[in-house]
Amino acid sequence: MPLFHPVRESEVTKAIVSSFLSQVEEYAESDVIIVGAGPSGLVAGKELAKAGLKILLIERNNYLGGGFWIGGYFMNKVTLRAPAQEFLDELGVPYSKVSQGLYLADAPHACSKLIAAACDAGVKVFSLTMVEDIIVRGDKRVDGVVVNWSPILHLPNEVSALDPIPLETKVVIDATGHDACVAKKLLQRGMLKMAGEGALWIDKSEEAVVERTGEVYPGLIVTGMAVASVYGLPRMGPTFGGMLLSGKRAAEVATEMIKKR
Ligand code: 48F
Repeated sequence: MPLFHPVRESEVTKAIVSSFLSQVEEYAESDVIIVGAGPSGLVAGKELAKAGLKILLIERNNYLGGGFWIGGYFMNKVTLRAPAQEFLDELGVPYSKVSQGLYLADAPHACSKLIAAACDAGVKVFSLTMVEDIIVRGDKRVDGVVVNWSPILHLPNEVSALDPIPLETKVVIDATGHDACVAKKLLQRGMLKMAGEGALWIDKSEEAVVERTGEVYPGLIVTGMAVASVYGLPRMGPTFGGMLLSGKRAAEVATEMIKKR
């Protein structure tokens, strides 16, 4: 008697292909597309999916988590300033108090729990997928994104002229971190001004990033470090409370935008 149930190899292939393709078809239209699965994008996704919205998270890497796996200088401990430790309480991540208002957690534990919470809430993920452009029609609003497999960046020139596919949505959230890849598509066309990220200043930056998180162009919200890149705010380095609170704020703004449509 074998330990595992016997299956045909073709059954395995068909299961993967049909499930994946039907997901692509289902998510060709969604309520919110979040670009970038770092801490801000994951929190935004978790909150929005929990509220029952249809959320697609697009990540160019094979793994989710962005910069949240590492606290800084390849050291896998993350710091958060009060009140952001409340996210760790909610996720069930153990942490220690370093000093008044400063907390420390193991990055792998915090990051994996946040990813799991987003998936549990119902977020669907297109990984190894990069956003290479946006949809903007006559209404001068971001109505979706244009995606392709990110590995095509590594193909030789003669085979890389491969067309992407468009995905429609009600709201796009740029959570691509320092690069602010989605906002940059507007910048390149003279539709948005971007100041570029400022020098590091922890006290100032986290507050400012949360405060400025919001709609930067009709249909497009910026969250996380993308906010600093758009508005010229200081960076904060290896502390993550601002990213988590910014993701939550982005979810609130997206909910309001969807209600008004
Ligand atoms: O950089 P990232 O973690 O963004 P974040 O949520 O958090 C920033 C912090 O990690 C840290 C910091 C503050 O403490 O300074 O850096 O703002 O995650 C951004 C994610 O977006 C993906 C990228 O691979 C990463 O996982 N990404 C970037 N460009 C694209 C993209 C793109 N064009 N298409 C799809 N994913």
